[in-house]
Amino acid sequence: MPENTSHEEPDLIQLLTPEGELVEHPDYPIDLTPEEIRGLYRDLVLVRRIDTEAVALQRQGELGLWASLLGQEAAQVGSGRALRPGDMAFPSYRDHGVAWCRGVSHKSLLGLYRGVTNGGWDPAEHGFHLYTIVIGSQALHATGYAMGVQRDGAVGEDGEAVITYFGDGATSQGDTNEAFNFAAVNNAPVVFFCQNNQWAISEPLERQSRVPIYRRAAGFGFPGVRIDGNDVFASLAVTRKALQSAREGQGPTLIEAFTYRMGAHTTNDDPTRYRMSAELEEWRLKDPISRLWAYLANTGLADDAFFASIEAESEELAEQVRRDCRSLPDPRPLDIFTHTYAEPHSHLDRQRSEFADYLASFEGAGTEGGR
Ligand SMILES: Cc1ncc(C[n+]2csc(CCOP(=O)(O)OP(=O)(O)O)c2C)c(N)n1
Ligand SMILES: [Mg+2]
Repeated sequence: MPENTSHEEPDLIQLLTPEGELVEHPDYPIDLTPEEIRGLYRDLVLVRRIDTEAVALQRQGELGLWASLLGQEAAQVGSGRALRPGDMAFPSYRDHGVAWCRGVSHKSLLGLYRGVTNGGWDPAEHGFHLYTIVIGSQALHATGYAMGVQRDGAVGEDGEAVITYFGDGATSQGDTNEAFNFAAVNNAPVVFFCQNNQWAISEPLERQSRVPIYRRAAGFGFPGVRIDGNDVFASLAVTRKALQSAREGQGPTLIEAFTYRMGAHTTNDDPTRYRMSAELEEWRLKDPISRLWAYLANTGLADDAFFASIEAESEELAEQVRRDCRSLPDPRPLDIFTHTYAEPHSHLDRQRSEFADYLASFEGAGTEGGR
């Protein structure tokens, strides 16, 4: 094996150890207020709760599928909270923690995975594009969007920045590599945020790259940095800096968040068939929530009453998630035509009317719910 394999001990930026100790880093000072830190804890707990409920709802037949974020909360919440309202994010399909930070309701995510919507939210309203299942393609969408930001002149210290999320597996995809190159040569204001959760369904990391993922950026001519992806402080500080550098015209950065997918790939998958439980145990010790809990408790920045209030809020949210999921309305059959194009289109109008006639041919069906 060459020296620089993906197996080597990761050289990563960590600001909060698994034991909950702060680590000083000259380039990434932690300038967060106690209130902001408690807010991050709340985010982590609540997004995990939404995720846990969604997995259970899928098991009860209420969702067609769910892609769990378990273990990746810190990577998502840290980077999501680094974004400004005017920034734009292009996610993959398990970025529920980023969705939370962008104000996308759990209802919209559940609707998508229940199969009752084809999207579910307005990307412009939230600065959060639709989930993308086609691996890696959102990296190109983000780069194109970032080049648009440049052309609109929306750059500078207070300008807009773009971020895109993808996995370790996506780094083997042509689209991702094309995006890296386009972003580099155009100096596009985009941050590539790779959640290296060690697995692409059943394919382990060593099948994706012979070098640590963050080092790939050097070949394209922009900086790459690896962070402890289970450390919400590192995720926030490093992403904030990368976004700022993008805003100020210094082009893209690749952030590799070194983390672990604690759950199955999706609810359709059974990871016990291809990975060892010892690996899971090892990562359990690096849990993103327990380390922030330890930090808050040990420093006295949060007391029992605070933790109890978050627990109560989490219970309430869980109940709300279950209620909201079960009461999501089924789509009306003709809705499929509504958001296909921004403007009316004669061919689509014809298809719509043919389909309406077809529905009407079933006695009693199609007319009620159909129009
Ligand atoms: C272009 C394309 N090829 C294959 C697939 C099937 N597929 C779905 S998820 C996945 C693995 C992705 O792994 P990774 O990028 O590491 O993301 P993760 O699921 O671990 O978050 C694959 C191959 C797809 N959705 N799109
Ligand atoms: Mg992966």
